[in-house]
Amino acid sequence: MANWAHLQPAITQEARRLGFDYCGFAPVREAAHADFFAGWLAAGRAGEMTYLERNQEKRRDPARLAEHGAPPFRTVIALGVNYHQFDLPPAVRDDPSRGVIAAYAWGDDYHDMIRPLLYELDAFIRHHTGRTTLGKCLVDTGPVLERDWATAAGFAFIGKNCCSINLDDGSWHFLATILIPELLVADAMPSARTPVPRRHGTCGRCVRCLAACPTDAFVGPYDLDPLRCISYWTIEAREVIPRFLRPAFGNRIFGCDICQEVCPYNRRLRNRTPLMDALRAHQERVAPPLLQGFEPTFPYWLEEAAFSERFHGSPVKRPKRHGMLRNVCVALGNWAEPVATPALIQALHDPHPLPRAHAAWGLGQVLAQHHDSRAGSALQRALESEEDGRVAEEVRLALGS
Ligand code: B12
Repeated sequence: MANWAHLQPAITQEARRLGFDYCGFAPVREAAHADFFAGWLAAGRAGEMTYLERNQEKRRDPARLAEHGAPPFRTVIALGVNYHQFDLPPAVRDDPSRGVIAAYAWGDDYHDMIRPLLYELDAFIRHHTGRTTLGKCLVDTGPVLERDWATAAGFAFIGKNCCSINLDDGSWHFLATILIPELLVADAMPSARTPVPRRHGTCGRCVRCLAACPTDAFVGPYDLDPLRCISYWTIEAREVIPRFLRPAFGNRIFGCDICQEVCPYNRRLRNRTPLMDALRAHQERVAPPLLQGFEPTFPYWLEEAAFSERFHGSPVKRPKRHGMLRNVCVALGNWAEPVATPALIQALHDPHPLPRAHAAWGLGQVLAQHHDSRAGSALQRALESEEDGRVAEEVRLALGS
């Protein structure tokens, strides 16, 4: 069997030319934390992310991802793209009148940007090896434990916050993988269960991330419970956010970076411009004033067309307009200023029950803290007309009845 290890430098150089910051190689083997993943699933941690329950055996062993009759995969190419640009100034990050969006979503959607580049890199390899079949190009949604392969490939380690951390650039990077049949790594490598630490860091005794998580989502080091995670509820969940968690969401309206913001490996990063233009921040998508999206001139929290225009090509579209309005209502409730009452009343009349339920909660917060009669009477009126049982329950609780 031919060994193509000599191609590693050329592939790494091409990956860099395409815009990848990290590129590493590992033999296809069982993923290091496949057992942990199986236990995590069995514990019901995937919640509404039912796609994680599919293809478990393939996620355990990427070799099973090869098409029937195609040559077996022998090498995982793990890739990373840095997306850090600047740290949010505390005055903005902690401003309750703003809606903070996670840094990975300040630019355009990384899935759409990275996937075509993976195919280009695979084409480059096929050009050199003469292969006729396609490699398996995966970013985020594919059945692989991407962080395990970034570790096995030697450019990152997994921190206690479950993020993949690079020694120089911290954890602000996306991951992707390409599975190919060419053997690019000397076969003598020990199993992936004990990956060879090339440039590995460690968390040591540091637990800043675990302590900083406002919803206590970390059951322990390396063990996140998504059902307590702001990122899960604001991005992936389509359901009503548990009431007891809402106050801890603060002003985070899409994803959450707190466990990364406090990480020492992310502390000494210089401001930089991503290699990929499309990742550059759209200033209006970093921490928009919460009430801005209710303005009649451009009501992007209230109208589908305005929402699509505002977040064109952005990951923020994933929870859809009604999911984002749900998240915004929780942030408005946490701000709990009377100036937010008219916007919450608008959301209380949204065609979709999800934002209505959270708008009722938000009005309840304003009512409780400022005795705002407008909030009280809007809730009273809603109680008479609301047909959705969950929303009506939220209205009753907001009225304190
Ligand atoms: C499902 C998912 C989520 C879920 C669940 C997160 C989670 N930790 O599982 C939710 C929606 C909450 C989420 C949130 C985020 N996500 Co996400 N997510 C994924 C996805 C699709 C699968 C992850 C998975 O398999 N989870 C299963 C469980 C079992 O994993 P785990 O709990 O993290 O445990 C791992 C480790 O802790 C390790 N482990 C277990 N025990 C031990 C013990 C030791 C000693 C060690 C070292 C490791 C270890 O084993 C597990 C597997 O590696 C991956 C893409 C992929 N295909 O891998 C992206 C991915 C992990 N997410 C990503 C990002 C950017 C995020 C957010 C930062 C987005 C945001 N700002 O809101 C947050 C970070 C939350 C966090 N602290 O993890 C990036 C991470 C990049 C990086 N540098 O780490 C990925 C790789 C997507 C990508 N292609 O770039 N995500």
